[in-house]
Amino acid sequence: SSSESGGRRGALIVLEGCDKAGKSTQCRLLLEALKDAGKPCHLFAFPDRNTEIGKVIDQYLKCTKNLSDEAIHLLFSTNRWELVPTIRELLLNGESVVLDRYAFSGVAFSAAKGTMDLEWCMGPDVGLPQPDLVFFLNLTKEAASKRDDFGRERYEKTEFQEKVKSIFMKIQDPAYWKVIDADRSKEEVQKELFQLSLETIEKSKNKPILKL
Ligand code: DGP
Ligand code: NA
Ligand code: NA
Repeated sequence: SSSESGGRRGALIVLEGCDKAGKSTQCRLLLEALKDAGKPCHLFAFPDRNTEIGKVIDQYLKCTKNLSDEAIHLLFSTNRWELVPTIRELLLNGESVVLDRYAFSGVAFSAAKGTMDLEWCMGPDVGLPQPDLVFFLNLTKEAASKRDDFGRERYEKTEFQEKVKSIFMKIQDPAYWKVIDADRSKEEVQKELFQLSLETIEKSKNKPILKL
Protein backbone atom coordinates (compact mmCIF):
# COMPACT_ATOMS: atom_id res chain seq x y z
CA SER A 1 0.00 0.00 0.00
CA SER A 2 1.02 3.63 -0.29
CA SER A 3 1.88 3.74 3.41
CA GLU A 4 4.89 1.48 2.68
CA SER A 5 6.42 4.45 0.88
CA GLY A 6 5.21 7.09 3.29
CA GLY A 7 2.74 8.03 0.56
CA ARG A 8 5.38 9.22 -1.88
CA ARG A 9 5.98 6.51 -4.38
CA GLY A 10 7.23 6.80 -7.94
CA ALA A 11 5.08 6.23 -11.02
CA LEU A 12 5.05 3.19 -13.30
CA ILE A 13 4.99 4.41 -16.90
CA VAL A 14 4.82 2.02 -19.86
CA LEU A 15 5.41 2.55 -23.57
CA GLU A 16 3.61 0.10 -25.83
CA GLY A 17 3.07 -0.17 -29.54
CA CYS A 18 3.83 -2.18 -32.63
CA ASP A 19 7.37 -2.65 -33.89
CA LYS A 20 8.87 0.51 -35.51
CA ALA A 21 6.63 2.91 -33.53
CA GLY A 22 9.67 4.52 -31.90
CA LYS A 23 9.21 3.16 -28.40
CA SER A 24 12.85 2.59 -27.53
CA THR A 25 13.93 6.05 -28.75
CA GLN A 26 11.07 7.69 -26.85
CA CYS A 27 11.90 5.72 -23.71
CA ARG A 28 15.46 7.02 -23.82
CA LEU A 29 14.36 10.62 -24.43
CA LEU A 30 11.74 10.41 -21.68
CA LEU A 31 14.26 9.12 -19.18
CA GLU A 32 16.70 11.93 -19.99
CA ALA A 33 13.99 14.59 -19.75
CA LEU A 34 12.69 13.27 -16.42
CA LYS A 35 16.21 13.14 -14.99
CA ASP A 36 16.87 16.71 -16.17
CA ALA A 37 13.65 17.72 -14.39
CA GLY A 38 15.00 16.22 -11.18
CA LYS A 39 12.72 13.16 -11.17
CA PRO A 40 14.55 9.99 -10.13
CA CYS A 41 13.73 7.28 -12.70
CA HIS A 42 14.87 4.01 -14.23
CA LEU A 43 14.35 2.37 -17.60
CA PHE A 44 13.80 -1.33 -18.23
CA ALA A 45 12.94 -3.05 -21.51
CA PHE A 46 10.92 -6.21 -21.98
CA PRO A 47 11.91 -8.72 -23.03
CA ASP A 48 15.03 -8.36 -20.89
CA ARG A 49 17.28 -10.55 -23.01
CA ASN A 50 20.08 -10.67 -20.42
CA THR A 51 18.53 -13.04 -17.89
CA GLU A 52 18.67 -16.83 -18.34
CA ILE A 53 15.05 -16.80 -19.50
CA GLY A 54 15.74 -13.73 -21.62
CA LYS A 55 18.47 -15.60 -23.48
CA VAL A 56 15.97 -18.28 -24.48
CA ILE A 57 13.52 -15.58 -25.61
CA ASP A 58 16.29 -13.99 -27.68
CA GLN A 59 16.97 -17.28 -29.45
CA TYR A 60 13.27 -17.74 -30.09
CA LEU A 61 12.96 -14.24 -31.60
CA LYS A 62 16.02 -14.80 -33.80
CA CYS A 63 14.46 -18.08 -34.96
CA THR A 64 17.43 -20.12 -33.79
CA LYS A 65 15.13 -21.89 -31.35
CA ASN A 66 11.56 -23.11 -31.67
CA LEU A 67 9.14 -23.39 -28.77
CA SER A 68 5.41 -24.03 -28.61
CA ASP A 69 3.26 -20.90 -28.61
CA GLU A 70 2.21 -21.61 -25.03
CA ALA A 71 5.76 -22.19 -23.77
CA ILE A 72 7.16 -18.95 -25.21
CA HIS A 73 4.13 -17.05 -23.94
CA LEU A 74 4.83 -18.21 -20.39
CA LEU A 75 8.54 -17.39 -20.71
CA PHE A 76 7.78 -13.80 -21.78
CA SER A 77 5.53 -13.47 -18.74
CA THR A 78 8.11 -15.02 -16.41
CA ASN A 79 10.66 -12.56 -17.78
CA ARG A 80 8.40 -9.76 -16.50
CA TRP A 81 7.79 -11.43 -13.13
CA GLU A 82 11.56 -11.76 -12.65
CA LEU A 83 11.80 -7.97 -12.41
CA VAL A 84 8.78 -7.32 -10.19
CA PRO A 85 10.69 -7.18 -6.87
CA THR A 86 13.10 -4.60 -8.36
CA ILE A 87 10.27 -2.52 -9.85
CA ARG A 88 8.28 -2.51 -6.59
CA GLU A 89 11.30 -1.57 -4.54
CA LEU A 90 12.13 1.38 -6.80
CA LEU A 91 8.52 2.63 -6.84
CA LEU A 92 8.25 2.41 -3.05
CA ASN A 93 11.54 4.30 -2.80
CA GLY A 94 9.95 7.18 -4.68
CA GLU A 95 11.67 6.45 -7.99
CA SER A 96 9.69 6.25 -11.20
CA VAL A 97 10.04 3.34 -13.60
CA VAL A 98 9.70 3.57 -17.37
CA LEU A 99 9.10 0.29 -19.20
CA ASP A 100 9.75 -0.33 -22.89
CA ARG A 101 6.85 -2.84 -23.38
CA TYR A 102 4.96 -4.79 -20.73
CA ALA A 103 2.12 -7.28 -20.31
CA PHE A 104 0.07 -5.69 -23.14
CA SER A 105 2.72 -6.73 -25.66
CA GLY A 106 2.60 -10.13 -24.03
CA VAL A 107 -1.10 -10.51 -24.75
CA ALA A 108 -1.16 -8.78 -28.15
CA PHE A 109 1.75 -10.67 -29.75
CA SER A 110 0.59 -14.05 -28.47
CA ALA A 111 -3.12 -13.65 -29.17
CA ALA A 112 -2.30 -12.45 -32.71
CA LYS A 113 -1.07 -15.96 -33.48
CA GLY A 114 -4.66 -17.17 -33.28
CA THR A 115 -3.76 -20.34 -31.38
CA MET A 116 -4.48 -19.13 -27.82
CA ASP A 117 -7.52 -17.24 -26.66
CA LEU A 118 -7.31 -13.80 -25.14
CA GLU A 119 -8.40 -14.88 -21.68
CA TRP A 120 -5.70 -17.57 -21.50
CA CYS A 121 -3.08 -15.11 -22.72
CA MET A 122 -3.92 -12.65 -19.95
CA GLY A 123 -3.70 -15.23 -17.17
CA PRO A 124 0.03 -15.35 -16.40
CA ASP A 125 0.35 -11.55 -16.11
CA VAL A 126 -2.53 -11.18 -13.66
CA GLY A 127 -1.10 -9.68 -10.47
CA LEU A 128 1.76 -7.73 -12.06
CA PRO A 129 1.99 -4.11 -10.85
CA GLN A 130 -0.57 -2.04 -12.76
CA PRO A 131 0.93 0.90 -14.67
CA ASP A 132 -0.11 4.40 -13.72
CA LEU A 133 0.10 5.34 -17.38
CA VAL A 134 0.45 3.43 -20.63
CA PHE A 135 1.42 5.33 -23.76
CA PHE A 136 0.32 3.47 -26.85
CA LEU A 137 2.49 4.79 -29.70
CA ASN A 138 0.09 4.61 -32.58
CA LEU A 139 1.71 4.53 -35.99
CA THR A 140 -0.53 4.45 -39.08
CA LYS A 141 0.17 1.85 -41.75
CA GLU A 142 1.20 4.65 -44.12
CA ALA A 143 3.71 6.15 -41.67
CA ALA A 144 5.04 2.69 -40.81
CA SER A 145 5.76 1.92 -44.46
CA LYS A 146 7.90 5.10 -44.68
CA ARG A 147 10.13 4.01 -41.80
CA ASP A 148 13.01 1.58 -42.20
CA ASP A 149 12.17 -1.93 -43.19
CA PHE A 150 11.60 -4.50 -40.52
CA GLY A 151 14.55 -6.49 -39.26
CA ARG A 152 14.64 -10.24 -39.48
CA GLU A 153 13.08 -11.20 -36.18
CA ARG A 154 10.15 -13.56 -35.89
CA TYR A 155 7.24 -11.11 -35.59
CA GLU A 156 8.48 -8.41 -37.94
CA LYS A 157 5.94 -8.79 -40.73
CA THR A 158 3.35 -6.20 -41.73
CA GLU A 159 0.31 -8.47 -41.67
CA PHE A 160 1.15 -9.89 -38.26
CA GLN A 161 1.75 -6.38 -36.87
CA GLU A 162 -1.73 -5.34 -38.04
CA LYS A 163 -3.24 -8.17 -36.01
CA VAL A 164 -1.12 -7.19 -33.02
CA LYS A 165 -2.38 -3.62 -33.27
CA SER A 166 -6.03 -4.66 -33.36
CA ILE A 167 -5.54 -6.68 -30.17
CA PHE A 168 -3.78 -3.78 -28.43
CA MET A 169 -6.86 -1.67 -29.25
CA LYS A 170 -9.16 -4.33 -27.84
CA ILE A 171 -7.34 -4.79 -24.53
CA GLN A 172 -6.64 -1.12 -23.78
CA ASP A 173 -7.85 0.07 -20.37
CA PRO A 174 -9.03 3.69 -20.64
CA ALA A 175 -8.32 4.17 -16.91
CA TYR A 176 -4.60 4.48 -17.58
CA TRP A 177 -4.21 4.15 -21.36
CA LYS A 178 -3.29 7.04 -23.66
CA VAL A 179 -3.08 6.66 -27.43
CA ILE A 180 -0.27 8.83 -28.82
CA ASP A 181 -0.05 9.92 -32.45
CA ALA A 182 3.38 8.50 -33.33
CA ASP A 183 3.28 9.71 -36.96
CA ARG A 184 4.56 13.09 -35.72
CA SER A 185 8.20 14.13 -35.30
CA LYS A 186 10.32 12.60 -32.56
CA GLU A 187 10.39 15.98 -30.78
CA GLU A 188 6.62 16.49 -30.81
CA VAL A 189 5.98 13.02 -29.46
CA GLN A 190 8.65 13.49 -26.81
CA LYS A 191 7.11 16.74 -25.54
CA GLU A 192 3.72 15.13 -25.07
CA LEU A 193 5.10 12.05 -23.30
CA PHE A 194 7.19 14.21 -20.97
CA GLN A 195 4.30 16.51 -20.02
CA LEU A 196 1.88 13.67 -19.37
CA SER A 197 4.52 11.75 -17.42
CA LEU A 198 5.16 14.70 -15.10
CA GLU A 199 1.43 14.95 -14.41
CA THR A 200 1.21 11.24 -13.71
CA ILE A 201 4.22 11.26 -11.36
CA GLU A 202 2.51 14.02 -9.39
CA LYS A 203 -0.87 12.24 -9.31
CA SER A 204 0.51 8.81 -8.39
CA LYS A 205 2.51 9.89 -5.34
CA ASN A 206 -0.12 9.03 -2.77
CA LYS A 207 -1.86 6.18 -4.57
CA PRO A 208 -1.40 2.48 -3.75
CA ILE A 209 0.29 0.29 -6.37
CA LEU A 210 -2.58 -1.63 -7.96
CA LYS A 211 -2.36 -5.01 -9.69
CA LEU A 212 -3.24 -6.10 -13.20
P1 DGP B 1 11.72 -5.60 -28.83
O1 DGP B 1 12.96 -6.04 -28.13
O2 DGP B 1 10.94 -4.53 -28.07
O3 DGP B 1 11.92 -5.26 -30.27
O4 DGP B 1 10.75 -6.87 -28.81
C1 DGP B 1 11.11 -8.01 -29.49
C2 DGP B 1 9.93 -8.66 -30.14
O5 DGP B 1 9.21 -9.45 -29.18
C3 DGP B 1 8.91 -7.73 -30.76
O6 DGP B 1 8.52 -8.25 -32.02
C4 DGP B 1 7.74 -7.75 -29.80
C5 DGP B 1 7.83 -9.12 -29.20
N1 DGP B 1 7.34 -9.20 -27.81
C6 DGP B 1 7.64 -8.37 -26.79
N2 DGP B 1 7.08 -8.79 -25.66
C7 DGP B 1 6.42 -9.92 -25.96
C8 DGP B 1 5.65 -10.84 -25.20
O7 DGP B 1 5.46 -10.71 -23.99
N3 DGP B 1 5.12 -11.91 -25.87
C9 DGP B 1 5.32 -12.11 -27.20
N4 DGP B 1 4.78 -13.19 -27.75
N5 DGP B 1 6.05 -11.26 -27.94
C10 DGP B 1 6.57 -10.18 -27.33
NA1 NA C 1 11.82 -5.47 -32.54
NA1 NA D 1 12.33 -1.75 -28.95
